[in-house]
Amino acid sequence: MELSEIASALIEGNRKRVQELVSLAIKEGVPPERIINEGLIAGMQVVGERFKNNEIFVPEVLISARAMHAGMDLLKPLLAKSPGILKGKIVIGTVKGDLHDIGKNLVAMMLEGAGYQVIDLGIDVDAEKFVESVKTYNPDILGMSALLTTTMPYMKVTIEALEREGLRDKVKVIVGGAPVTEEFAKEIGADGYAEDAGSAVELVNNLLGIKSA
Ligand code: B12
Repeated sequence: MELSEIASALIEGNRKRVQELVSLAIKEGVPPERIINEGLIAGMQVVGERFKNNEIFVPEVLISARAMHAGMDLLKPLLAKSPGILKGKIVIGTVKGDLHDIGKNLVAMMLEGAGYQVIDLGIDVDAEKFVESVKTYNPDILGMSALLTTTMPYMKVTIEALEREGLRDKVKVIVGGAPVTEEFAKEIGADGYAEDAGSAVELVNNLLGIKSA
């Protein structure tokens, strides 16, 4: 089968078909990373372009997003390694005001697959909740995701809250999401930025001084 068929089914928002095709690809032995990149993400990219050009609207995007989640659910168990020795602990969330979670979920999945314990705070997470989670879980890394230019600045609000609480030195902060850039990450005082889920794993390995497999 062609992985572009998965992309097409996702673009059509055909959740059942996405599930069938992802299952088939798994059976055929296609590596999960390829199914994600060349199937699911490739499809979501087209959805993004059409949304931007006003060819489709929020309801259609939501239907495709659901199809994407359905596909990711099938791949998650394949990415998650057996919980042997955990390499580190990561708290992740989408910042306040922002409901986009597909990219954040992918990053969480890939990190779990790479042997990290991931605590996912979900979407619309305010600074107080991020701060509380650092106190509660004492993670090595705090990851924030933002997909809107209007919610991006909230990453800085969280970093400032960590500083106020005297927690900034206890945790490395990483940021990501489509509008976020390396430059922006530096500007707000984050420790790292990655443009996709694969690079997020590399980034975390580097920050914690762990050699990539
Ligand atoms: C799907 C989607 C939605 C879905 C979200 C469903 C869901 N459960 O997530 C729905 C329909 C709900 C939605 C709503 C809205 N959306 Co929307 N949405 C998108 C869309 C099409 C795709 C996003 C996506 O999932 N991409 C696929 C994933 C895999 O990519 P990703 O998120 O970038 O993540 C990767 C990297 O960025 C990185 N990464 C992500 N997070 C993190 C975190 C860390 C720590 C690290 C290291 C890396 C990292 O790794 C990920 C994996 O490789 C984008 C278009 C786009 N080009 O991004 C618009 C887009 C983000 N949305 C947009 C808009 C305007 C909206 C709405 C305001 C629309 C409206 N009028 O209501 C609302 C806002 C709702 C809200 N308050 O959040 C705009 C934002 C414009 C802007 N400049 O801010 C975009 C860019 C579309 C556009 N061009 O107009 N949306």
